[in-house]
Amino acid sequence: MNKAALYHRPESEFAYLYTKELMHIRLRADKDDIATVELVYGDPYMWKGVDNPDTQYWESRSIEMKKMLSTNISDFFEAEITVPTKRVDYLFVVTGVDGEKVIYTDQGLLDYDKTLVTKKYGAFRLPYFHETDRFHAPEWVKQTVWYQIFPERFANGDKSNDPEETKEWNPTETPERQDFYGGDLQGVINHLDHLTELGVNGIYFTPVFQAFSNHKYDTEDYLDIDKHFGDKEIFKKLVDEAHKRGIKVMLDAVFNHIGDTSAQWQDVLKYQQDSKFADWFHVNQWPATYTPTDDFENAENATYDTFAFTPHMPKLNTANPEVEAYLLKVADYWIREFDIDAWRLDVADEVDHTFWKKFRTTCDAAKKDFYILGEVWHSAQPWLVGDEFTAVMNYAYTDAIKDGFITKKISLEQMASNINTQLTLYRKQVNQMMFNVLDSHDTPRILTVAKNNKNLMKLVETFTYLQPGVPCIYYGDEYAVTGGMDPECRKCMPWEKEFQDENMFEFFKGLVAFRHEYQEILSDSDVEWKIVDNENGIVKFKRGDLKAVFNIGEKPAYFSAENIVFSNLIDGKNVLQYGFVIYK
Ligand code: ARE
Ligand code: CA
Repeated sequence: MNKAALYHRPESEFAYLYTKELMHIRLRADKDDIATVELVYGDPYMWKGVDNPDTQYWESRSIEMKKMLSTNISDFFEAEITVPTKRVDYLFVVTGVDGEKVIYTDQGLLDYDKTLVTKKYGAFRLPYFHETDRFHAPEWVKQTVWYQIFPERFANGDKSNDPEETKEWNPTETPERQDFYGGDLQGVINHLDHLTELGVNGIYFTPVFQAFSNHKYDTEDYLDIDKHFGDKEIFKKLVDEAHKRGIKVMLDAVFNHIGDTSAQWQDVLKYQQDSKFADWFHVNQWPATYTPTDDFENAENATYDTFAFTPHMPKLNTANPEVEAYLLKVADYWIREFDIDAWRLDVADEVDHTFWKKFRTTCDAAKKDFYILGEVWHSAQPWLVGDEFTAVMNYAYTDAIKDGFITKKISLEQMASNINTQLTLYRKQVNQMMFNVLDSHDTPRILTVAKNNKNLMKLVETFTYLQPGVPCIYYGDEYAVTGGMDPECRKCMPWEKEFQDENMFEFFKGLVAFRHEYQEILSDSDVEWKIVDNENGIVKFKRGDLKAVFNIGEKPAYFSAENIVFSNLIDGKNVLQYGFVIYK
């Protein structure tokens, strides 16, 4: 047995409260190395035969742990337990496929000896099941299919607020970086029925506050709606209309940096270190300045910290109590005054944890079951302990699917391993909250990544809707809009029939309905995989009593014996589409 590979960590994603009473425990081991893991657990104070120290023993129970997920190097065993007295000691009795038997404890690993168990030698511990410490996952998020709107390009509902040189609305045109097409909030209100028809019940808006650019990530005023998008009255109407349709609203909080047209930064440029906002930023050398390069977006020589090398996005000093108070007031304001349901946090991984902990407290005080979604493109355990974010934009997951099914940079086995690795990083209730995107305003559109292969796009979309975590449709994907890296992925939404792919719309409508119908299973059931044929890309998948066979071979053998065998019926109909079979 590879004893060094055994790993467990108390009070982490390896041992946590899943519900008020239920505790999940995980153990990591070397792949295919372990025959059984017996979890021995019980109340730490439950001793029997206490009158005789020699014969007294710990009253415990034991359960065999189930091998839940495997990566290419590890197996993860899991068990769900409860203890009526809400406190537990536990240890692992591990038997290798080679027959070797050991005890794995908080004090390390020992050769098996029965008395070590009855004496509870060095047990791991969860001292008390505190509900307030448990990771809280708002139930409504699990039932949500999101829709991402880039307001400048979704719909122009009011030409009177169009900026200078607004271009003709043209869904076939590839936008330039500085273009304006006049999209606004009235345009969103005018098309809420489109979202209702699609079946989505959450909108993620990229920034809507006053800012200079067409993307609004260079905030000028956090407390006002951008004048080209409308005003607070229209935004209030939009939220009310969305809520009437059962659609939640998530805004984009850009707190890592502000725009250089903001009053705060303008004051620094004017008064430099005498400005009352001097300490709102990270100025490394006065005067705060930069030398423009040919690409105004980037200048490596700014004397102050910025987002990336973007001088018109000076980084905020969120450790400054004044900045903290100002941003927390902003966060609170849009929740209390406009009843939004969630914040998406821009460049979340570059803002300090201290600030985010206070941000979480502020949001929770303002609205129950509030959803906080961090933009973190890599593993995000530090932010997902329960006192900061609820989830992150699951790009790590997206890359695995794109690289396994589409670009084929990695084998299907590696894809399965990468997806399972992600699932083992977080508590189960966090996995259910993850925001599963296949594309966004920051990436090429998935149809373009799939080289316009609509079947392949449908297949990876379907695969995504079978996963734990909540899916998000990037505006226009439902009409098979294409587009490369930003700004090409931000074309105008096609509202004329001639530019809309009705078949793709019907596909998404069916997929969203499928997700809503089977949401319980797709959120809560365990993930089970089988790569049946790596060559032809046949993947078998099981979620609860839902099974699917994905077949992405170049010459898709949709009707292979395998599929026919699996193509049982769902409510009497054989759901066989786009190279995969979903059946009960
Ligand atoms: C401009 C250029 C881009 C260039 C970028 C950075 O258009 O081609 O990559 O500058 O130099 C907003 C606008 C962008 C604009 C940017 C700067 O929407 O069009 O981009 O401002 O003016 C990383 C960050 C992630 C960030 C992306 C852009 O980790 O937080 O870069 N995403 C957020 C928003 C953006 C927004 C900003 C930040 C700024 O969602 O829309 O950009 O507020 C890898 C890395 C990631 C990297 C990702 C994308 O996967 O792992 O860390 O994300 O690529 O580049
Ligand atoms: Ca407009």
